[in-house]
Amino acid sequence: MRDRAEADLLERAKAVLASNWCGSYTKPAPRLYPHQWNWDSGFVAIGYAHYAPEKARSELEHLFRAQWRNGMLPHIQFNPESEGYFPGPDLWRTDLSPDLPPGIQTSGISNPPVHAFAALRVHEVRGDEATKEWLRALFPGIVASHRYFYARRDPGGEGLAYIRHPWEAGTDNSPAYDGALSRIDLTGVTLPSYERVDLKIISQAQRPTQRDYDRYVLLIELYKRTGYDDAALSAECPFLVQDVLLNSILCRSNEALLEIAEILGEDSGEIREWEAQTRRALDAKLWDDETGLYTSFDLRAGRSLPAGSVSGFIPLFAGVPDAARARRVVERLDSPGFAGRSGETYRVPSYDLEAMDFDSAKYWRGPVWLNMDWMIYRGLRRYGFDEAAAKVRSDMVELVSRHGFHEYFGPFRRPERGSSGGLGSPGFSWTAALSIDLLRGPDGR
Ligand code: 9WN
Repeated sequence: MRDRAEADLLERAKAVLASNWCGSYTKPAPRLYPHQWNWDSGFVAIGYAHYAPEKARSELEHLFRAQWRNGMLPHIQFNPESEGYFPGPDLWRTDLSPDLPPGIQTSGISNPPVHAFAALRVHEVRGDEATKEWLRALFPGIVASHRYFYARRDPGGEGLAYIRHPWEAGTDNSPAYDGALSRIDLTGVTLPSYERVDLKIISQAQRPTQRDYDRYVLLIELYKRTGYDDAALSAECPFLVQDVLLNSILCRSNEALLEIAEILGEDSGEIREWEAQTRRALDAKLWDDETGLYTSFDLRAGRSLPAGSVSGFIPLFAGVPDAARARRVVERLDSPGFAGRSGETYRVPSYDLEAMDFDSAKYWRGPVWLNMDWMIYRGLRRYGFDEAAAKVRSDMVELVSRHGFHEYFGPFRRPERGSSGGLGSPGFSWTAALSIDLLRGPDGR
């Protein structure tokens, strides 16, 4: 902790988590997201590790109750007592799947598998017997969730899992997906009528468009028709993307699982194979040499998606690039597209500022998200880019000190250039939790 101001910030971050705590898990935001989200809970557990280990443990225990029989960890576990989110269980109808666990309502897609590195971080911070026993109990579920990606989402056996919905990567309306989504033809399609509850809470300027939502809903209709059958969806789903963010996180979590297996004295043969294969495939297939950034691959079109998303920096967090390639990635981070021409932006905008489809207010099309910053910070430290890491850290601290723990932030320091300040929901859990980790350290990889 550096000074008094940071100590105050820490207390304010804890207050955000306290008010979003739901008894066994933490909702991501007070009104906008009233259920439990998968990758949010991983990040949140990291924050609690520093001062409320029983909450850190409960967060992931509660999440894994919703794990499907095929190993998939759904992206939302619905709280039957909470209303006011679309799409809810009535649209998802995951009871049509034979894999849904009894008595639980969930969505029918997954999320980036952050849980192994999150659980390892909790163990690193605590280092006690209770945390080790908790790790032991979680281990089989986490392994099964990785196995699901390899068994059901990698039909070519490449070591790269595909997403079948933009919500699975969590970077929902990133311009990177526009081309792939535009192939979902809406003409003549009758969708169930629905109401965008999000727009009652947050301005349309900061949320995905109606057309985006129509496509999101159409994909769910397709899943229901197949009874959530992954083999059928591999053949039929118009949106199949080997996502660079999800696979980088899978890769970092494989690495963490190897460490966990070692701590627990568990067998790690299968994990070792996943780890090596995904690391190699990411570096070979998802590297874009022209732009010096990693990017996702559109399996339906058989080509790479445009490389301009913040997700392209996350391979650093997983230690994927060699030193020379890592230097190129950091050059890109310092380029006008991500750093601005005269330092007018906060690190790191979610999309290239100089791209036509950049939008400084609209969700994943430009604003800064702190979970991305946290992973990039740790990635830079891992490679010894300490100065670049320090810049990311000080921008994170400045953003939350000035504007509070928002869901995302306008990337500009001053409003003349575009959006500036806190955006989306205030009181956002992962922004608070990862700020706690950043402020409390100790820094690790
Ligand atoms: C859809 C909960 C989630 C995050 C995602 C973020 C947003 C949901 C939405 O909120 O997505 O899953 O309704 O917009 O994009 O990353 O996990 O915080």
